Amino acid sequence: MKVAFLGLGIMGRPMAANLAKAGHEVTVWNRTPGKEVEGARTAASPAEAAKGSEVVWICVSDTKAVENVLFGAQGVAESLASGMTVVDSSTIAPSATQKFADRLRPQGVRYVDAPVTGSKVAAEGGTLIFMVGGDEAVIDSLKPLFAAMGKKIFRMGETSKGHAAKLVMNLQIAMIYEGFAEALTLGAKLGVDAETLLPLINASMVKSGVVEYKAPFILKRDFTPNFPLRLMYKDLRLALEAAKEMRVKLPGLETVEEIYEIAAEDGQGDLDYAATLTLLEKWAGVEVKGAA
Ligand code: NA7
Repeated sequence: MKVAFLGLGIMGRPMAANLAKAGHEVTVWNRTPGKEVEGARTAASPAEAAKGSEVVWICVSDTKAVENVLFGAQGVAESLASGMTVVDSSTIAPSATQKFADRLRPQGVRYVDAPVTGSKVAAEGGTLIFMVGGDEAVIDSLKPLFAAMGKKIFRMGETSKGHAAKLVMNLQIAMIYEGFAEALTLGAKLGVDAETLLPLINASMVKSGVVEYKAPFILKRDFTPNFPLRLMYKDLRLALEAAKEMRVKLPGLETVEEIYEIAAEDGQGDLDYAATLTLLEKWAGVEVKGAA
């Protein structure tokens, strides 16, 4: 298929590379020039990349960035063609997705929200999990593209429900990780180190994908970003905004979001969100230790 891929960050670049590797005709664009993808053509603007493409796939930071790519100067909107499909793998506000889809619909453009879970490792390995909102037939037509980048698609309902599901997922990831990090911090303070605690966690009902994924990085004190703290912070803010819109009270999330706010102010935004542990350690005057 002819695909324009917009946004070559931690996630977008390997996703675009996997599309090209699978034989699709890919044109890439990134706001800051200089990023390229093997086997893909590079365009100078979103409009240029989108021109003549069947599918425009977006993976940029936040709601504002998606709006910019679609409707800003030299945006996708300048090259729309009836029958084109826009797919957004960024994590943004579900209400904004609805508005963007409504703006494009009169021109015959179909809109699918397809955020992902799996971080950098799964993006590189082509094993992402997509949670998708949109028309069933349109989603079916995108199957070869999903297959090139991921291992599973979960259909969440109409357009914007993928983004709704993503906020609900990241809320849980952040809160499970916070529980793990607080347990390790108190454990360290009480004299039970992380390496001693982990086999117990993994043998019990506390075992979780979040713990399994993050523990090796914590033991190595490796906080290079698989999923940057600033982006998780953004997602927690989005979840709280959505909760407010729906008049839902989420007190645990409010507290966790504050921790991310302080960590971001502390200069940890570009580290992995696992670095929120270091804030707890600082407050406790302790360091979680373990051999690599
Ligand atoms: P990164 O690695 O921070 O990459 C973000 C990308 O978004 C990168 O290509 C940025 O371009 C681009 N970006 C940021 N702001 C804009 C604006 N205003 N206009 C156009 N492009 C922009 O994030 P990830 O790849 O980890 O994650 C991407 C999304 O998936 C995000 O929503 C996550 O929550 C999930 P740059 O190179 O900075 O010029």
